[in-house]
Amino acid sequence: MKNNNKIILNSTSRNGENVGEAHKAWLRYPPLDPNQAKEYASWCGEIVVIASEPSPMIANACEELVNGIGSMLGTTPRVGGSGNLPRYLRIAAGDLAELQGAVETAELEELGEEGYVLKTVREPGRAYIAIAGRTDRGAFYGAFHFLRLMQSGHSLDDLRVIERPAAKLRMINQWDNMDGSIERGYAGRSIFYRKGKFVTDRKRIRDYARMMAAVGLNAITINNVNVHETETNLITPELLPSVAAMADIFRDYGVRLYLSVNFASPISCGGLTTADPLDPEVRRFWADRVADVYRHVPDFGGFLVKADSEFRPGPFTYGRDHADGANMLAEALRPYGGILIWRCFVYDCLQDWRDRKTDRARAAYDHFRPLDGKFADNVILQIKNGPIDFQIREPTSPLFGGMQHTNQVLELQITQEYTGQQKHLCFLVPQWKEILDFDTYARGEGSTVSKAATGELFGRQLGGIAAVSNIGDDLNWTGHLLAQANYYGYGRLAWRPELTAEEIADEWARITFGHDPVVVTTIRRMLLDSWNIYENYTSPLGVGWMVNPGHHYGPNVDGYEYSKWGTYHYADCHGIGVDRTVKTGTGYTGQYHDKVAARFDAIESCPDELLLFFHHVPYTHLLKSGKTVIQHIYDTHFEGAEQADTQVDAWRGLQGRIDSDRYASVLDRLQEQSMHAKEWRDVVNTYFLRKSGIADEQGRTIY
Ligand code: GCV
Repeated sequence: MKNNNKIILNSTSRNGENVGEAHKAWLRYPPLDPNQAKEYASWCGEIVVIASEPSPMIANACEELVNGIGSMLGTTPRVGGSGNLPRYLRIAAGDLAELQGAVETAELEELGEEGYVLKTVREPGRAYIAIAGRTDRGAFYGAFHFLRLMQSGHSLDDLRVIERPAAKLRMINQWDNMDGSIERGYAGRSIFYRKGKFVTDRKRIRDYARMMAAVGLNAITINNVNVHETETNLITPELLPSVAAMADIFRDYGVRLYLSVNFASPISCGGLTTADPLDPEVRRFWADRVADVYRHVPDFGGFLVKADSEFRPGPFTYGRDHADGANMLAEALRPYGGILIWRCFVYDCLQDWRDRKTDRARAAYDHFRPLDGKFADNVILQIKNGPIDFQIREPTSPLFGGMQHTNQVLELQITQEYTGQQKHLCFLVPQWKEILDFDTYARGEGSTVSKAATGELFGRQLGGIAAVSNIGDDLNWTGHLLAQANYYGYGRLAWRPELTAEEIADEWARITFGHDPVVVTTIRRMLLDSWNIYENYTSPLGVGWMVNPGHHYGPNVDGYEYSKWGTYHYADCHGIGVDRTVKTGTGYTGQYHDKVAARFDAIESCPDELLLFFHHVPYTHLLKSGKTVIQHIYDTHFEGAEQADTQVDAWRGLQGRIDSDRYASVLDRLQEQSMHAKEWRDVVNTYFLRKSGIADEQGRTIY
């Protein structure tokens, strides 16, 4: 089988530079221990391919197997034999009949379009490992899973793995701009664009597509949801050939391309005077543009839209609602099977801080809940995990469980805008797990966000997860090397939300750094502790913000207190927090189903970690932990800063156990984090000592 798109696994050069181990991310395939390698080698001499028709994904699967096995075992399997060796690998896709030998009919039915079976099959005189899917995509994902098993030291003797993804849409949103910048990007410039144009050297993009495929991601938007002037033209004849070239790259890795579009495109690039969704000329404009897009990209995924949000245009200008706007675009996409993804991040960003009634947390639900059931069936609402904006701690958005008659996807932020900007270590998988496992009680107990987002809870066909990417053109992709674990973990969770944070941390550590138990245990621990550590020295008890305005890095307790953005903590000399209860506050708690609403509404049952999100309390309020709020603030900030130091010490313990480049780059970031954590500690503690006048029980230095 011929594949023209050569994989560049071992070529680590970009523009002549040696891009090093970090660039290979989770596709390093380092040589295995000789005993393990010997056992695996007995299975890996030959790859038999059974596919109804040749496809780039099967070719890529074979190439990945050849390169991965070659790199781990030092011997390269022969592709395309007919199974003459006593043991071999068999990759099979397509026609059901061809899979029957390896897979039972009942198992086949479980696979769906993207699932696969990995199975050790023993027959008289021979044995093989089947990597089989009903589609080439399924077999492709199976190949990556197989390689992952080898990388993790799993026995191949008795495999019986059947997997299919929980979420249909497993999407990445790039916030890349065509000038080469990335909104909230902390890992260099865009890998897609430079100076208003698409890059011409596309090798890096291909590497990226391969990394996405390896963790099962299947969709990407390649431009920022804030669609500026140049990017507005991505749907025009001038730029569509380049968009098509991108789609060609991603297609071979099973990733479907989507674009973020500007709602005002009819005006900006269509010569119209309106973008009113009910205007026939506007509808014609979109129908024409969509037709053109599909001429260039026949399997184009659809559009993602940020409308009436943070000064982006939208239907409100014309007195229309979000259903009018979304449905108009969905109608244009429908003939081609396209999907319209509409973001729910809509709130008043010109709020008066003196106004205690308006609550930004309420906004998304207030706007969208009344429209439930009014969206077309090819519209998906994209809902940020929390009601505010990707803070270190927020409750889960009440729209999950609230929108029962509308397709939805959960939006997460891998890029660490408010969580240390990839200078601080903050492994977000534990946070995402809490979000996915959050019980909305929409259909009684067990109505988790995970089930709402996948569509399972309300019997919807479309659904899934989207996340804002954290990659850029830094050689290690993510700036902080350990931030690769967030991207990896996101992909793994989108595929299998029931994986634990521990499993993901362990798997990533092994795949990235090998099996030295000291290395694995240390990195796993560092990752798993890091969210809590970051929370300890930053904003306390769910109140959020307290960052420098604009760039959002570093402490500034009142940074957003007197601003227009609706993000307040209301600290005075008596207490702190936002009263969002039904009786005395903004009523936000009432947006949840009864059981959840009651838990958050009553101060007695509200979890400590979210107390200040839901309640305004005196500094002397006693937490469930037995501490006062003020003492909790002091203690967590002292503790968090110390913990940041222990992360440095833990990493130092790995010197000599991992290659020096990767060791040094992580050490550098951890040292910056430990210094910066002290700044956070001192700014926050000093602020609250001065506000409250209450001394630290332990008499530590506060300025
Ligand atoms: C893409 C926050 C970020 C913005 C981002 C916005 C969004 O406000 O600070 O940079 O814009 O979220 O998600 O649309």
